[in-house]
Amino acid sequence: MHKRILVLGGDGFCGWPTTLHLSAQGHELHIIDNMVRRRQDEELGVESLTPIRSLTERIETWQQLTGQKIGLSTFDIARDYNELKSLIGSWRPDAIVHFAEQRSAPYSMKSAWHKRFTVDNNLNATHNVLCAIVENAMEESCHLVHLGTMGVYGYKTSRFTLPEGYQKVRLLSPENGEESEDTEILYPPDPGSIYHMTKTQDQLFFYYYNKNDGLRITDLHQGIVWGTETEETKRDERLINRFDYDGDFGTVLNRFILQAAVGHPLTVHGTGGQTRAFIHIRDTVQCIRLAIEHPPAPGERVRVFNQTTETHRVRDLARLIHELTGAELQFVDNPRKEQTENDLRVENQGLQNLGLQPITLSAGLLAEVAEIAGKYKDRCRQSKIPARSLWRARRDA
Ligand code: NAD
Ligand code: USQ
Repeated sequence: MHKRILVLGGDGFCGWPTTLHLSAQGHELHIIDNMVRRRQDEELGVESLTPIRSLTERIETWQQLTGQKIGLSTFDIARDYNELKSLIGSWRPDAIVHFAEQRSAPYSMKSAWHKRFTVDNNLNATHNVLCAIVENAMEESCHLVHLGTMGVYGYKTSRFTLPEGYQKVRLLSPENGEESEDTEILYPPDPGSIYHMTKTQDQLFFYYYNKNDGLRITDLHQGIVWGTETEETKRDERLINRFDYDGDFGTVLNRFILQAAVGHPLTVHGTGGQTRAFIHIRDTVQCIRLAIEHPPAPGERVRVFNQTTETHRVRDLARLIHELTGAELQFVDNPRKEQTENDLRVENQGLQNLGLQPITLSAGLLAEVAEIAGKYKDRCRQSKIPARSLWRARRDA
């Protein structure tokens, strides 16, 4: 069924390919983005490895190729509440996909300013969206799909499988040992950065607005996204997606692939014993489409899916890239405060039950990303590769 879909953060790494994918399915799309991510690149003195075009050129190109229009508004959803409220009220989307948050853990830890910016931006953005849906009396008609993170669960070594959002618990009376009925609570949050903390707080906003106002919400706890191109972004170079490789916004697997392409050693933090959840960008866009096609029923609690297809240990990924390319591993001091080794088991049946057929890591897919990294490697500024944001300031200087 044709839907009106508002994409918040539609110029970003996940938002742009998702917008194109949904438009290709025949839906009507409108983007809101304040371009803060492009300004962050300027602040950090870096650019996407791939030559991304301006958002207006991207949209015009898509229209030339497909005849499909994509609407655009450029304002800050964390600050310009009245604009957000009136756009939602007049355009009346069936679904809102919310990507518009500061998403880098290292960026969120760079300084007090960056911590405060991340909290102000992310919490106000999410709360403004929720509030605007209620003020427009669209609690039942509008489905909010939010991009959360696997990091809300934390990365403690555990023999147990992380559930999709909720944990069954029983309370125990200290007086007589009597046990309560089974009840389900949000899995205890355990954020590992200020950025991840904002996502754990988003969960409480969702819980509250769902309970109090009956909002229909899907929260997608996404793992680390890798890859860059999707079926739609590959159609024309002017549609190319961003590829971050710098020490703040680059994520581990894409960084390793780029590092191999430019002859930089693979920067493994600590022992590389951290195990993380991953998903390819082509699966990201499928998952969001599936979430939109299957909204929660009115009155249903917040629906949570773990949007991830596989888990890998960082040093195993580095070794894999080494085997494929010969790149050397460099074990560097870990700038983050995180466990040196952890295991990770994740329940991820929810999206597969809706029809996702996961793409998992393969030499062919890695080669495809490596080809893009190789094609644009002259745009890489190697001085921007090291991760310099420290989780705890070293005060002994
Ligand atoms: P991104 O930084 O590339 O895109 C975010 C977009 O939102 C940018 O275009 C930015 O300009 C915009 N934006 C931010 N704050 C805004 C505001 N206040 N008003 C208007 N626009 C604003 O990030 P991404 O990698 O596309 O991630 C999108 C979402 O997915 C984030 O919420 C992130 O937490 C989540 N996520 C990303 C990954 C990943 O590996 N990239 C993994 C898990 C979850
Ligand atoms: N790491 C290295 N070397 C590097 C870069 C990272 O060893 O050069 C390690 C980090 O120390 C960490 C792991 O790799 O243990 C993952 O780091 P990352 O930067 O790839 O990913 P992360 O900071 O967790 O954040 C990314 C996205 C974020 C999203 C999150 C999903 O930027 O938006 O929420 O992945 S998750 O990891 O599941 O929380």
